[in-house]
Amino acid sequence: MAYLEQEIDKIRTDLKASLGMDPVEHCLARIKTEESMREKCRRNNLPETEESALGAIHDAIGLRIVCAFVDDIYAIRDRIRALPDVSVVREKDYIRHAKPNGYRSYHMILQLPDGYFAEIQLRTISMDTWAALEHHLKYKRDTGPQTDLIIQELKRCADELASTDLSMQTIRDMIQDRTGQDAPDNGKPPIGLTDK
Ligand code: 0O2
Repeated sequence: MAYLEQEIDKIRTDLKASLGMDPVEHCLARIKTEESMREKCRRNNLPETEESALGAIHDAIGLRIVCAFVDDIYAIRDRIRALPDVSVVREKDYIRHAKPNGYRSYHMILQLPDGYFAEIQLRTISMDTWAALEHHLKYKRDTGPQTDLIIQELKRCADELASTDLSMQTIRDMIQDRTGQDAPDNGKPPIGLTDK
């Protein structure tokens, strides 16, 4: 896990230098608890053994990378794919192909140089907030007669957040294009520095 965190730090530093801003809002690493591993083995009809836990279940080690902008997710994904000592076992693009409930995230299962598997989840801040709220729903067994409404509202919010993420990305692109265009002193101030 330390190895993976170091590699992500290096990617983050490189991209920060080329983008002019940190692509990562925050990064969270976790090792699945024993109880959580057992529960996942049971859910997948696997024996509750060390072999299942480390061989068949691929997210004992998890890293969640939260970005402000969607394009940064794909930039980090490309850099992870290019890591020489890591093989990408599986990828799921729930951003381009959202789950029916509205869940969005980019998932990668990696095999690390020591042979262990790790799951990386890449998301925007809004996808992360949404997933945390929706996760509560799964563990709150009884939401009573409101359940359908909650599911429906969560889906509506997920779609609105995705649309806002796209708009934010577009605004950033416009600012960066304009800033790039203005870089060789053409007399125009960059967007954001014009009249108030
Ligand atoms: P936990 O307790 O959060 O870790 P796999 O892991 O590949 O065997 P699966 O379900 O095919 O199983 O993988 P997938 O779809 O890539 O999901 C892996 C993880 O993504 C889940 O881990 C969740 O953390 C998260 N996730 C996937 N779908 C949803 C969703 O609809 N809502 C939310 N909030 N999170 C989701 P776990 O082990 O299921 O759960």
